[in-house]
Amino acid sequence: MTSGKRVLIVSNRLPVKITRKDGEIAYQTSEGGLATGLGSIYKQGNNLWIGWPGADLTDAEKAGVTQDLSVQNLFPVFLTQQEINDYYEGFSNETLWPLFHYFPTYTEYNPQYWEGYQKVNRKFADAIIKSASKEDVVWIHDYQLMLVPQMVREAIPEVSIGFFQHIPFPSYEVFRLIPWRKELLNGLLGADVIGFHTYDDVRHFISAANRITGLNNVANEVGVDSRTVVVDAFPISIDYKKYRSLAEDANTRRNERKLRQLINHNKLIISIDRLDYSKGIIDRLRAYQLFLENHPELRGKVSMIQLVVPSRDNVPKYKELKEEMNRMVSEINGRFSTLGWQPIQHFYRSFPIHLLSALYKAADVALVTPMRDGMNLVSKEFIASKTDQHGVLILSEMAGASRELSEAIIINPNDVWDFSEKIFLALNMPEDEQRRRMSAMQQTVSRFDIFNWVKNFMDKLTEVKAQQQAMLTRNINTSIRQKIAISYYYGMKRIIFLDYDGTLVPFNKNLLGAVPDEPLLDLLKKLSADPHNKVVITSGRDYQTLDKWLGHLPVDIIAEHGAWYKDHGKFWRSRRDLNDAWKQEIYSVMNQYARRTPGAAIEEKSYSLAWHYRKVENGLGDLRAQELTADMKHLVADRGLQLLQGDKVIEVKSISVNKGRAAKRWLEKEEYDFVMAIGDDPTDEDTFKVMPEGAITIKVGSKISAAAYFLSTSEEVRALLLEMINSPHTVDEAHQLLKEAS
Ligand code: GDG
Repeated sequence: MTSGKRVLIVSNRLPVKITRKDGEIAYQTSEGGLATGLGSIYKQGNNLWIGWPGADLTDAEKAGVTQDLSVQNLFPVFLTQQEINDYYEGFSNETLWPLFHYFPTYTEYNPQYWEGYQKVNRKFADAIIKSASKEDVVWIHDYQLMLVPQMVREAIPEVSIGFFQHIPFPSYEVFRLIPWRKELLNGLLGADVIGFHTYDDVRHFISAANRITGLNNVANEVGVDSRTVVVDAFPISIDYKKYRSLAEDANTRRNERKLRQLINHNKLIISIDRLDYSKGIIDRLRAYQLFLENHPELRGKVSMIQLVVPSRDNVPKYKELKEEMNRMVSEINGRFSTLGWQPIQHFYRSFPIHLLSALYKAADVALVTPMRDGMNLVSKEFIASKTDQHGVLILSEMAGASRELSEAIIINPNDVWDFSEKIFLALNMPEDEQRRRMSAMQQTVSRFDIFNWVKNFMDKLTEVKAQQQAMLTRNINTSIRQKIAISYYYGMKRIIFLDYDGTLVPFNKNLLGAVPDEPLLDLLKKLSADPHNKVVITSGRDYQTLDKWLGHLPVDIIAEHGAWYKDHGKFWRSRRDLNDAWKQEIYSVMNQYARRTPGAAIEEKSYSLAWHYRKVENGLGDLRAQELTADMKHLVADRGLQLLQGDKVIEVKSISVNKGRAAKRWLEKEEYDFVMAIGDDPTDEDTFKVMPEGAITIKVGSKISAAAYFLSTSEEVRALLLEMINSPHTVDEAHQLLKEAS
């Protein structure tokens, strides 16, 4: 363990590539955008980048490499060939990559790959754990390391962890296909901030977390135990200035002239991708072919330069793709070429960056049309390189970049006919329109560049950590528990308001299943047996049920949010000013929804109606509740009623009835020197708000509340009450505890 706050970047690959030249180890630094953006972080002070150096090394070489890399703030995780096969080639590239890009039929579910994935994730986690301390920030990158956040969290619970996924996060319907979906989600949820490129990825992740792990969220915050995990969109970008100055460089300009000569000063269409089925290479060729068929007048006047960077072409799926691509290129060239013209110049290799920049600069039209892509940086590099603002971008709506670059011509890559017509449109776009669109996109890309991306992510991580720490001070820990127990001990006249469902007992899918158990009855008996105590149960339930369950105890009860109440030993009383004439009408609306929503139920109380949907299919219940709310809005407002959203229930009742108003009856009648209120539901907020200064208010579950403190579960509530009852019996003991607590 090292002390002092550091930032640790973690990714599958280090930003250097190890090569061997004449048996000697050589290092080639990555020029990629991510390495540039993160350079401002990992090169500082004691910061570190942890990753695989990308070569199979002997033990003797490993020591030397570790030493060499440490000078550059890099730390290698060495992998064996078997680990690379199972974790990287296998689980990462044959399972996660195809599935997350919506190619479920290409996806392999191989337990051996999964084993390897877990093992290597553990290796990465161990490397982090060895060098990180609890003050540090760990930023983990991409789908190869989805289990690492949780592994690190378990070892160093306080550490700040960010995770960013560079590829899409698929819809729940696709994600659920993986046998190990739950483990993957739990792995990610070890992070404090989980970042994706787009809002769609964010909502897919949250929906998968809701359905698969049963966790709840409020907007983009998911509650995991007592921690809040923020899921957000951070669209990645490029080093805009670098691409701009590259485009103006003399070397680039020379290459640009050569390119123009190569294509006889025709209109130039470019396409640049790695060989991958997600990139839409075949459909793009189809669209170009159709364009040439439908626009014979443009044959001989347009050329396409297609650059495909080699990738995994020994793997069958990629080999097939390459063969199909080659077949189509020859078919198009064979069919349309003339003696002086060839429709496609095809390159299956990598270009040096100056040539790449020249391609961007010279192009009239860029085709960036993947079937699915997390972001796609080629589209942004093309825009940055257009110093004269000439040129048109045709962009697939399936690329994350399409969410930001709305001035591009957006296409669906599967609609080949429309795509081919958009090529024609792009080639004929007036110059002023090209400039207008390009200028708008340049503003976007220059403002939101890679440095801005890094800053946004890091700022969010800092903000979330600070929020968590602020929350922590409101989480009831040992010292707060002791303080409560002591002030309870000193209280001579105490009042304790306790909500029932979700506070004293956990939620039950059956409305009438939440019967109080023996330990609870015993606890309430003890609490109310003390002559200094007044215990008030504050519930939204009907008074008959509460009477049956708790009526025999020496407690006061508020039922139906205050429409009914009962002092211990007296009869139930209801508020005289209430009427129930509205119920029939509201009931019939609720019933229409209950009839078409399996699992929904209406609970009828004297002065309120509740529509319960805890047993309804996840998601459908919320949808129906929203519809029902919208439908009843005007009915409710006209009749002096109020619509309350509780936990999986919506309730309609008189606007003048609420737990706070009911609780006031007790507070106004007598003076108390110890006041406590505990509740879990939005309706308990009314109680918290009327409590006098100095009252101990506690919210159970979610952390958005007017209450002063938080507890997570009803078991914790019971434990706290027990501790109060068993609080010190002598003043000396109390003093001793008070001293310890402060
Ligand atoms: C993942 C996600 C997401 C291409 N050909 C040559 C060359 N390139 C460079 C481009 C660009 C990069 O490769 C490809 O950009 P991607 O956006 O596809 O990035 P990846 O890292 O492959 O993919 C993707 C990205 O992560 C970032 O989060 O956008 O969706 O799949 O920079 O310029 N570079 C050189 N010669 C070439 O021939 N020098």
